[in-house]
Amino acid sequence: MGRWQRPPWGCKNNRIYNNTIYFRSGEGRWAISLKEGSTGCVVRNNILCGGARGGFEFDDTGTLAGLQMDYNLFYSADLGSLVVAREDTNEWITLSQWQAVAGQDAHSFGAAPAAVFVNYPAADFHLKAGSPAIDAGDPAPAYNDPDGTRNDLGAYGGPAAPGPVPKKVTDWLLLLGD
Ligand SMILES: [Ca+2]
Repeated sequence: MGRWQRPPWGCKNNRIYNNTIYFRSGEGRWAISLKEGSTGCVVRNNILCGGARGGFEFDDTGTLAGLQMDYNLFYSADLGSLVVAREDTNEWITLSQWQAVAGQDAHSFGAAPAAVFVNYPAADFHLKAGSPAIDAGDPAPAYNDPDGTRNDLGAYGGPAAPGPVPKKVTDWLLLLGD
């Protein structure tokens, strides 16, 4: 069996929640690629910003079997609205085509990084005030943010999101001295 004729070996039954994946223009491949028999995966509440490519790539080795994708933000710096790819046929498609054909990502949407992040050119991927990613995640309480509000998309949202900024060491010294 040749190198490219091996049996599928992909990742199976992965839970990919609340990640921020970002590539600059001209860089990177698809933010998430599920191929080579990657079945049963659940992908939700993520921010998927491609640079040279887009947000998500799949193939025909069973990727769509058991796949559950929703409440994700899609973007491509260089491909415009073509944020999803089907590798086998080398097709690049829009989010709305993906939603219609695959029945995935019903509540997902597109947005540009400038509208989403505090300062992405400086790698500050906190969500800015008014970001469309705020409270845009899966509304089920199990996905709520630590403050009890609906899930914010990306790495700064969801139950495992970083808490408030810790007090400075000097503050603790002051407390100990009281
Ligand atoms: Ca929230």
